[in-house]
Amino acid sequence: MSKRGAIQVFVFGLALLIFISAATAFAANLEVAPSNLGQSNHGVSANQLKPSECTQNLTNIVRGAGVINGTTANDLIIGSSGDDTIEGNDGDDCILGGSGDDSLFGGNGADVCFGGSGTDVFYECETEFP
Ligand SMILES: [Ca+2]
Ligand SMILES: [Ca+2]
Repeated sequence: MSKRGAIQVFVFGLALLIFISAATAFAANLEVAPSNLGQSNHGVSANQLKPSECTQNLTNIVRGAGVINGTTANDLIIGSSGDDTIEGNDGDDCILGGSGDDSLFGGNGADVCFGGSGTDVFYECETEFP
């Protein structure tokens, strides 16, 4: 191989290496940052969550632990696993005490109360599920 041919091979090889490294760097830049594209959030209404025994139209969800107060609306009230005191207040409420020793106060309206496990006390609940 002539000196000129060797130089041509060297230059071609060098150009090829530059091209490959540039292409690799370009490909590395094409990586897309993680996104939440595959995730979606769906709201759940009180009527979708309520037990079938609660036939009233519920418009509000209240949850908590300890002393829990419903609103004047028709509430789905969800107690905790501990001992809760739940007051439905006005409206036709669906009250779930959950486990624990709960005191369930339906208040005004046609209220459905579920005691759950534990020793539960019911006041002003038109329908009771101990
Ligand atoms: Ca209420
Ligand atoms: Ca409870």
